[in-house]
Amino acid sequence: MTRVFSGIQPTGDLHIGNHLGAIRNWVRMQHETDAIFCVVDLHSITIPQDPGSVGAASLRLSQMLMAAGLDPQVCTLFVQSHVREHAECAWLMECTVSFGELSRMTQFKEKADRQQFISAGLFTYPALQAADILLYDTDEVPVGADQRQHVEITRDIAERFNSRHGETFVVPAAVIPAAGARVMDLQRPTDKMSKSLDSPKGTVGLLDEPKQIAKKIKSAVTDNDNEVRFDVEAKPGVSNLLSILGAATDRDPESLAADYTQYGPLKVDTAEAVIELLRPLQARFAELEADPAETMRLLRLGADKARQTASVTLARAKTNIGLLEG
Ligand code: ATP
Ligand code: LTN
Repeated sequence: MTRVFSGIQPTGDLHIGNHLGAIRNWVRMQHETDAIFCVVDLHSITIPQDPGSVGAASLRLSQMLMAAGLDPQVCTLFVQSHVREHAECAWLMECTVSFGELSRMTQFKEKADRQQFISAGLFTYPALQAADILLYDTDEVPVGADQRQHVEITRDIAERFNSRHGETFVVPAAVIPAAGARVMDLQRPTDKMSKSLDSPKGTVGLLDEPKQIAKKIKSAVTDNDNEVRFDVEAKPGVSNLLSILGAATDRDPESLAADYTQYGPLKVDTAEAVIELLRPLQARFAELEADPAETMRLLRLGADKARQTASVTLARAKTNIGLLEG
């Protein structure tokens, strides 16, 4: 069966972009593949985090993922720092990737520009990501387009390791959803909706209340020509609403446009569709939030399951490098 692995950082609450662009696909894939999903808390501390909230953020993100439909009985769901093999394997990856290769990573350049303190971990971030992926003999990595370069460098690391030390790692492929899976900010429809954009009015959180959702969508930026047409270049705001409505109702945004002549009804229907999409998810989250001990139990089981595979792969890598067995 195809092995799938993906990770997500506990750096803030999820929004409908994360859900429609990534997590919804993960929920589908868990039934069709052998799927492993990881809350990558060690990646999140490459940028300073508040010690009082970093653990809570991992718990909350895990509960949101479960509420969105990841079922720990069907897939493997765990927290990265609970499986120490990730940090140990990352060192082997750091010794397999070059300074030059890491220097070319666009995410590092972008994030470093925004930091006063640039940690060495921010620079070697892709080595840890390569460890995440390679420890599980992963075939496919479902991610957004922004992660393509990190999967490419993982492939290069795997191939180099295999040619230096003999067949050790499976070389994985990125799986990037169709172009439509890019939800834009409601207030700045030419920017991607993002946890870190700091645009609360433009971002619909998975846990936003129905009233808030309706208000945000009603005040979404459109344009003045009052024509409902799917044209991302010329009409980014209206096209974004059509994309969201289409994704939420499984319809094609271009054909949806024909159903509307005015922006008002399009907004009303989009808000209604998003509210209905999130309703069951919010109810499940409330139940999970009330019982953190049960979530912790499931995460520990997930980590135990993950460790079984990770420890075998790490041992193989150490043997193939030729380290003295302990
Ligand atoms: P940050 O702003 O902190 O980088 P983010 O909101 O962009 O966060 P990530 O945690 O980087 O989200 O991404 C989690 C997953 O959600 C990734 O696979 C990413 O491609 C996807 N994703 C994020 N934003 C969107 C969006 N606006 N539309 C579609 N998919 C998205
Ligand atoms: N860098 C990714 C998160 C991430 C990941 C992974 C994704 C860490 N490890 C392994 C896929 C596979 C991000 O910022 N979205």
